[in-house]
Amino acid sequence: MRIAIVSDLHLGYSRFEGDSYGQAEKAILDASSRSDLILCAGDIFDVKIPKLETLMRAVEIFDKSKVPVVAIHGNHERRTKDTTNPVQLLSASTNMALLHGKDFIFEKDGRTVQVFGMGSVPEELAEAALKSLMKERFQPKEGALRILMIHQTIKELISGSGDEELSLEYLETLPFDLIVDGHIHETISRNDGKFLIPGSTVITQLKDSETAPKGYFLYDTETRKSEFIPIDSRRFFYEKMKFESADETTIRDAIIKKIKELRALSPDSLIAIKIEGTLKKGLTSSDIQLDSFENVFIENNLDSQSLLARLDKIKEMRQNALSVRELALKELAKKTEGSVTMFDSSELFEKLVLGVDETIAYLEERNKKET
Ligand SMILES: [Mn+2]
Repeated sequence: MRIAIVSDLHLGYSRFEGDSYGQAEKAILDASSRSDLILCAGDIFDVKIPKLETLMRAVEIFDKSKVPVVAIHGNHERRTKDTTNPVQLLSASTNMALLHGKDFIFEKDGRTVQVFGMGSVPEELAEAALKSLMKERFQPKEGALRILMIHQTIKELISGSGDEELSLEYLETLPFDLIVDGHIHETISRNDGKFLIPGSTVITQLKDSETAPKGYFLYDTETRKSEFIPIDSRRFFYEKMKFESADETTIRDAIIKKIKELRALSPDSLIAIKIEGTLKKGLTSSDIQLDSFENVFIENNLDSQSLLARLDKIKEMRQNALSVRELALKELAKKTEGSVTMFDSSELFEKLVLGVDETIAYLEERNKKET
């Protein structure tokens, strides 16, 4: 038996709405033609309350599947208790089983698969929720290939994760043959292929990690191996360009040249360009005005080094200025202590800082008091 694993379709994603429908449809159609069952690991929709056009497209796409679809909701679809989320609506209108704390048994050619699903829960509750749902509602089925489907962050996979997220280490202790996760938009296979994240079918973040091909996993229950099947999707380039003592024309020309090169490789590609480095003396990053190009996203980090260096210098000068002042005051107080009564050392210092006239006026005032 072959199982397709798809995730994070983000239907209706506003920046690349056409891609979200087109690429999801390709993934579902392709998966349906090659598999016996499709698993969909959450974030089918981009928002909790999609527009009717998006819901209609979703129904049309999933209606085309010739095989059953088993889904969970993702964090983008999660709503409060006693409300309806869009995946519930989709499952009520199509051949889709929606799991949250329950299982789905599927049999074909003498092979049985048991899928247990938990829709997205807040990260800090994930382990406790999974434990309690499994305790109350999961009965491992004898002889079945057991699959867990979730939509959570994984501690070991996302740098900067806290301590509360689910860990691969914990998931490995659970009685499943395969764990399928959504949420992370990158394609990942771990633990000898026993832990799979297909990644999103549409680009949602203009990051380096999104330049890899989009697609889905095809899992063979007999060999227990999976294969990543790329779908025909819009190409995404992420380029870094570094300049040195550059002016506006140099930068503009280099960017135009780069865009031409990339568009020659793929005419309708999305392009993100991060520009960094230094500018010609007297220019600052905000002096550089760049043209806008369709589907080109430019991140201007020019001169950020020298800006940071300047800020550091100012900070340092401030700190030093403060310590010189304190040092001088201390020194003056020390030298005059007990021997001079005509002025207060810190007061005199303040007057000296203000100017000669202020100092003389202060001393004259003190002199009057003394006599
Ligand atoms: Mn997502």
